[in-house]
Amino acid sequence: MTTDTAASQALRLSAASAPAALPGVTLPAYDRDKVEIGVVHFGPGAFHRAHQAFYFDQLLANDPRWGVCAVSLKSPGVRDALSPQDGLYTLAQLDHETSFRVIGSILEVLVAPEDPEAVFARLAAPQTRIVTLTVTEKGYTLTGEGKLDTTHPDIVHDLAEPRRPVSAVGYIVEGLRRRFAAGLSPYAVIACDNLADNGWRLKAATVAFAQAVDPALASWIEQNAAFPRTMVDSITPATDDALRARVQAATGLADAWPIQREAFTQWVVEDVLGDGAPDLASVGVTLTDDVRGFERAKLRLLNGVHSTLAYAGLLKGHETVFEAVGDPSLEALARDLMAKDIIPTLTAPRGLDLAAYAEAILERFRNPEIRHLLSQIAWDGSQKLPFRILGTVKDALDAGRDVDRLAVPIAAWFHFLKARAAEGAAVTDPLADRLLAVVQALPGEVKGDVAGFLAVEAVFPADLAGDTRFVAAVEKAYGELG
Ligand code: CS2
Repeated sequence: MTTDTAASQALRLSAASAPAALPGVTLPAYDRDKVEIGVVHFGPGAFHRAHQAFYFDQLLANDPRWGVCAVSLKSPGVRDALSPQDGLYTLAQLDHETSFRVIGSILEVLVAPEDPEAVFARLAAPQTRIVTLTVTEKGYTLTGEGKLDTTHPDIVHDLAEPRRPVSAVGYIVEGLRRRFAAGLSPYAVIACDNLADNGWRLKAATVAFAQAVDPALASWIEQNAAFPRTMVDSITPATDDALRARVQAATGLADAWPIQREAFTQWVVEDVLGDGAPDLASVGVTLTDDVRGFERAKLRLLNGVHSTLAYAGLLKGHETVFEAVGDPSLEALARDLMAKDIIPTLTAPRGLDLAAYAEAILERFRNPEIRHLLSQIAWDGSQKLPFRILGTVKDALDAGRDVDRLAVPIAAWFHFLKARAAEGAAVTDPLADRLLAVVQALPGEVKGDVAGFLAVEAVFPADLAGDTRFVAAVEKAYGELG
């Protein structure tokens, strides 16, 4: 039977059809009709559905208060795929052992621009205690220094019309404003993106926005709302047709948007949620006062090396992380970066052996079941590299160490941008126009080219771009890769 015939014959996943899933598929272990919505999530992309929604799914087995209302800030794609499935979707865990689980924690999907009032109603509902976000680095609308970007078009819009917001920060503030006005307690806001000090940055941006709307609201948020910092981790490649076919074969049901990830998953949350919070520890979340230790280690070792493999791997013609880490010269680069450049900048959180952690990350990259495209990781370099590489560069320079190897991912990114421009291919990056203009104006010799890229101050702060040790290292790497 061809896949097409199988697809046309399979029942679509839904509340009614889920019990007909093939044996071995895990189904929600609770009555979804009894679940209340206690969480509003912004940005229900693959990572949310692989990660936080999975934790809430486990939580619901013991506590029905933590169902999720998922809010897309822009496109209706997730709602259109999940509504006919009653919010259900399949999570495929692809590893040494493979498992398939139908996740039931998403009870409602809203598309904010279509129905902002419905989003505000959820945010202002007394039962809503938690707001989570996966809106990617650029969704935080911060400047290069990490402050609210009041020149960002979405923030300009929202400050002019705070009751009709389009940005994540704008929605968070309008929801809090309504709760403040109604005499309710604020919700806790849990940022789940790969930004250093994510919760703190988001709190500062939220308070700065609220200050412009109503100073009393700003101080109420400042004093009462929890914005824990977090570390999130699980490798989640984008969904493709191969996954849809695999999920259908394994479950017997057609799912328009299943999600795949490795078996490993980790969520570390700063222990500031207080009374009445979900019992996240009961489902494997680490609550700690040392998030920074975990978050730096993960951002610099996993994400830093991911971005390195992405740019350096694409230049060498590789397509996936698995292929790149199987290339001996790239594996050696990854190992040396971890051991000699990154680990010396880290302080291990209690109980974490950094060398073993680094080794475990490389082992995860070698997972043959996961086809993680380097081109996916290469997106949004201007937003990612500051957290993933440049923080390490700064610490190494401050400690008087050379940054020759750390300059390799930076130089590889420059070559990647040049190659994309030469092919006439699009660059997925909020700074794409600026970066492509830089490429067009390159003089074509090492010093001039590097100076052109390093002049993008939203990525390279002036002190770094002016550091002769850094500039020399990038020139060397750029020349060698060229
Ligand atoms: C990756 C991350 O796409 C990327 O930039 O580095 O999504 C990475 O897979 C996750 O952070 C792993 O937790």
